[in-house]
Amino acid sequence: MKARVLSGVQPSGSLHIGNYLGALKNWAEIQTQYESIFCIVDLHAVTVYQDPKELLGKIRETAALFIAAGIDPKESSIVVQSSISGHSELAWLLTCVTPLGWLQRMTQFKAKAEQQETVGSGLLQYPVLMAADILLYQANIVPVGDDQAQHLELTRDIAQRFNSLYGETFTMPATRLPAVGARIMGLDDPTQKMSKSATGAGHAIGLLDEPKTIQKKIARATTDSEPAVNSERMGPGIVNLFTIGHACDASITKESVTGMRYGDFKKRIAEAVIARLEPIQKRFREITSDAAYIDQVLTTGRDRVLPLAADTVRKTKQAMGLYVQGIG
Ligand code: AQP
Repeated sequence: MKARVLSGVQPSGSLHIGNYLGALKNWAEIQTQYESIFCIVDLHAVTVYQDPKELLGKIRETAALFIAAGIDPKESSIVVQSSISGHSELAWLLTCVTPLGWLQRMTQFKAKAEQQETVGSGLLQYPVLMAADILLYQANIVPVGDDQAQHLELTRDIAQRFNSLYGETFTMPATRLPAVGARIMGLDDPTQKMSKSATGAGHAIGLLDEPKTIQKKIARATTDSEPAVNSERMGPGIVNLFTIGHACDASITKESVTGMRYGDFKKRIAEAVIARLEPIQKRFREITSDAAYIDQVLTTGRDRVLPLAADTVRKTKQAMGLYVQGIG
């Protein structure tokens, strides 16, 4: 039997090159080796306010980008989190075994809470819902970017605590980070992770950005006061551009860029990004020209994984001594 892989993306904005290099590219590469489930985690997205007029469009766009980036719906189940009630149900059951202190020390919670005027309790519960996503499918491997590593550790802590309180119920998941691109930084500030929810126009390279926009964003990316690339002493802005370029085109190596003036270096990186995104954008346009296709994919994905989700919820309730219909 193949090991099972689970991962997800929030439909909380436009997907960027960090989501691609940290997650989607890796998923597409490994999907055939595993039984793969990839989620559009809309319940996570609403831990901060989402415009209801736009959210559904973002969910469909995210699903189309999964496929355009190489996730094959015949190989992998593409699923909308809120279409399977087991995610929320298991999240509650796991909330009951999760100490408050574990959640309060999550760095993502602390960072996001600082940006909000009022902090919703959903934001604090975010990692428990993520643990539920993973444990619901008894996933063995979770391929994510580096920003999610702490949440994965917490998932294992929650699973362990549940298993020791109520008996072996959950598979222990392993984190899998990509070799290159595990943490892509913002172009405008290479000390901050590139993120969908950041608002600056020059912050992220969108997967659907036009070539001209990509050129412009990279040309304006923050670097340092050196004139040319010195591979022995790269500042954080240059390291970030190099990482993006190398992950898009392996022929971009430290040797090949050493001594390049920053203007030429940026042009070379932009070329590599544009070439990498061009087929993804073409495929995205094809997919979205058929209005019914995405909904079919999402229905098939849901139907495929629903029995597994229901089975885990039943087992969990039984382990806790809750009422399960048909079992005395
Ligand atoms: N900058 C990144 N570099 C590498 N991987 C990244 N991921 C996200 N950002 C980077 C990985 O992409 C997957 C989906 O994550 P997400 O939906 O939480 O993406 P986001 O852009 O971080 O979204 P938000 O809405 O803007 O969230 P915040 O504000 O929390 O950053 C994950 O595998 C993630 O590791």
